[in-house]
Formats: sequence, structure tokens, C-alpha cells
Amino acid sequence: MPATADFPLPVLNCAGRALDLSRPQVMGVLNTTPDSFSDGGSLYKQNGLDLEQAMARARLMCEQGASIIDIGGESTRPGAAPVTIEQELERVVPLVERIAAELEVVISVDTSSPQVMTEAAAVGAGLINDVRALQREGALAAAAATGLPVCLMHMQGQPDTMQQNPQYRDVSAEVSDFLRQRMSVCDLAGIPRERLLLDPGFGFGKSLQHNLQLLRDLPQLRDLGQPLLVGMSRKSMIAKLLDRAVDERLAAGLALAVLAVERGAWIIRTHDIQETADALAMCSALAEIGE
Ligand code: 7PJ
Repeated sequence: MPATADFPLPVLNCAGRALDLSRPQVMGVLNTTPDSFSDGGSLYKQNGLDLEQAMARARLMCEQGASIIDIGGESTRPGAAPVTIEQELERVVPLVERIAAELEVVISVDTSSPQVMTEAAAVGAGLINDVRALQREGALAAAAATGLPVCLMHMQGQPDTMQQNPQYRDVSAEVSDFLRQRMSVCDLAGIPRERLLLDPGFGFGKSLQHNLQLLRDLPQLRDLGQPLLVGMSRKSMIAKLLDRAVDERLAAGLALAVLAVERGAWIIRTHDIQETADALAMCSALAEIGE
């Protein structure tokens, strides 16, 4: 996001680690769930998360160009087994701590649980990424107390049933209204605008048509004045257009990432780090020569 009067700081302070918002950035997804749709729990061994393997993955993600690593311990895939707070803490906190100690990267936690926010922040997390936009009881206060930046995402319904028959009068206006409301709520709770990122939540209670309308209308969301984060990597919206298996969605995902940056997105959440970093480097190169 270019520095403007509305957004004078091209750098976001993520627990002392700088996130450069003067150019598009890659957020790499590191799932610690045994049932993730995109990587099928590949970091698991019999008695839980393989911390060494997860660290190796995190290191590789940094080498490939991720400036943020997003660690999730809850699968939001429809039909996924619900996670207990103990399981989520166990999956997320030790890994955050190790990454904070060993790698120079912004660590994001993909969580809606206040306790996970608090404990992850205590061991070095730099960003809270909440697909429920801090609506769970206690989440707003917990996030505010960490002092960390927060990504507020829009979701219609709950993960289990959200894809059954999503309905909107005007998806872009409704997502925009929701995010604006959550920004005000955050403001009252002591999370200032400078610490907020927004995300329309592709695939979270949205049909293919809704996702496409949101992508087309991203400039409307950009006008809310906060950096936009988007995640379309490997999602079923690609399969609905192309009928591709999860591991065959890379080219489409890169196209969507570039289209999103062209429309004002600034952080791309993806499973395909190096390829996305290369694609975004082309966007940056073009942006840097100016009008
Ligand atoms: C998103 C997310 C997204 C943000 C997931 C998946 C499902 N967080 N967490 N935005 N998606 N901010 O990776 O396909 O789109 S989990």
C-alpha cells in the first residue's frame, strides 16, 4: 500500500518485527491440523505434530519468500472435527515459540480462541488472524491486550454449514459493511486502525459467484483504508471453474493472486510460497516504475 495521508506508515509493527507494506507480501500457510484439506496433515506423526518437520517447513517458507508464516491449529474445512482449546494450544504455541527463536519472520496465528491469542503472543506471535473477526467471547479483549495487529475476516455462518446455501443481497456491500462494523468495534475495544488488516474471506460462506464478485469489487474494500489480505490458494472456487484436484490448482491460484493485487490486495495468503513470491515480484516491478 503506498504511503498516503490515510496510511502514513508503510511498515506494520508485528511484535517488533517489521512487515513492509510498501510492496505486496506473501503469507505462507503452515497447517498444524491433522486434517487440513490442502496438505492433508503431512506434518503429523503418531503422537502429534512433528515439531522438527514443521520447523523445516517454516525455514523453507522463509527461504522461498514468505514474510509472514500463518500457523493454524483449527481446521475450518466443512465437516472438520472440532478442536479443543487444549489441542489448539498444543499445536500452535510450541511452534510459534520455536519459529520466534530461530527465524526472522512475522508469525501469524490463525485462531479465534482468546487463550491461543494470549499464549501465542506471549511466546512471540506478531499478528492475529481471526476468521471470526474477534466475535468469539473474550476474543476482542484478548486481542487488544496483546497489542498486536489483527486481520479481521468476513465469514457468513459457521464452517460446518457455511457452504450449504450462502445468500447475499449484495455480497460486496455486505462484506464491506461487516468489516466496517468490526473496525468500529475494534476501535472501541482499544485496537486502533493502524493495527487492522481486512479480508473478505474467500470461500467462507460464499458461492463461486460471490467469490468472483468480491474479487471484482476488491477496490471497494480497499477504500475502507486498511491493508487487504486475501486467500484463494487451492480453494474450491478454482475447482468449481476448472475441476482440478487440490495439487493441480497452482496456475489458477497465481492468476487469482495477481488479479487480487491488481485490485488492491496487499498480502496474499498461500500454500505455494515461491511461485506466489515470484508472481508478486512482477506486480511490484510494474508498480515501481510508476504511472
Ligand atoms: C483464510 C484464512 C483466508 C484468512 C483460512 C484455507 C482455509 N485466513 N484461513 N483468509 N483461509 N485471513 O486455507 O483454504 O482466506 S483456512
